Amino acid sequence: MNEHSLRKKLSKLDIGGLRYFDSIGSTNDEALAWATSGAPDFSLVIADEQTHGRGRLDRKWFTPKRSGLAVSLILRLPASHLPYFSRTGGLAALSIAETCSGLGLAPRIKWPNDILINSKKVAGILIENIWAGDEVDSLVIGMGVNVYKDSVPPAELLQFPATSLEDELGKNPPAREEILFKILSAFTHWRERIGTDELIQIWEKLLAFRGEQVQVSGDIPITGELLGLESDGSLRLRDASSKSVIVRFGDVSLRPGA
Ligand code: BT5
Repeated sequence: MNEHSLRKKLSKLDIGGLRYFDSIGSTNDEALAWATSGAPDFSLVIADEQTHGRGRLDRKWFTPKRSGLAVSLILRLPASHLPYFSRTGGLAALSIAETCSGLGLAPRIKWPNDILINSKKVAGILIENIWAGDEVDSLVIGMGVNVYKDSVPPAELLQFPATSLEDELGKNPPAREEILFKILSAFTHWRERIGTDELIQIWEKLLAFRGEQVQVSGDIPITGELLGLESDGSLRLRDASSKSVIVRFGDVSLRPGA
């Protein structure tokens, strides 16, 4: 993967701009700075290696050289999409999941934003917003996808098992440019449908642990049966007293001992 091959592969998409780095701290940091100084909608920051890749809540994201995709997509939402702002994570998760399905794999979305294959994490998403007063000026959607085996961090660094497309396919995956093209094509498709029920239905079908007892982390962990999604992308659980509980933040895991 290099700047030339990326530009060539992505030329059929309507991209706002592209900044490519052989190595960078974090593509999200670069994208946040670029968005603040006026990057056009659908601009991309892509790196072959990240030295300080970030996950959520200050966690680290591992992207060694020549191993995976580290991409930050800058979005400027048209006014008509603002009411669906909270669905953006779903767009990204669905786009990566559909790309995995297209490769013959069976992905699941661990709410809110992890993509799993065979119960192991193959991709993660970090969304950061830039505000102008009370309004969102732009969003940076950071996507990390483990393509080759070398992208998988050592087990001792992980709280959750990880995998790569190469491991799951048992053979060489398509080139990273090709995988990114598919993810961005799916993203474009779903972005045009951000306000539809279809988006929520398909996203919901791909949820990991549906019908199972889960725990959602947070100040007070919430446990219950994972039922599905609300129309804003929040998670719906049924607690022990059969009451419906809506969760907006947190990480889902299977309930220990369930
Ligand atoms: C995420 O956070 O999963 C979001 C990851 C977003 C990464 C992209 S890459 C492009 C852009 N630029 C950035 O700097 N970030 C974004 P979270 O759910 O908090 O998961 C983080 C946890 O995943 C870590 O604490 C590790 O346990 C684990 N982890 C780190 N690297 C991993 C990898 N390559 N594959 C699987 N798990 C990993």
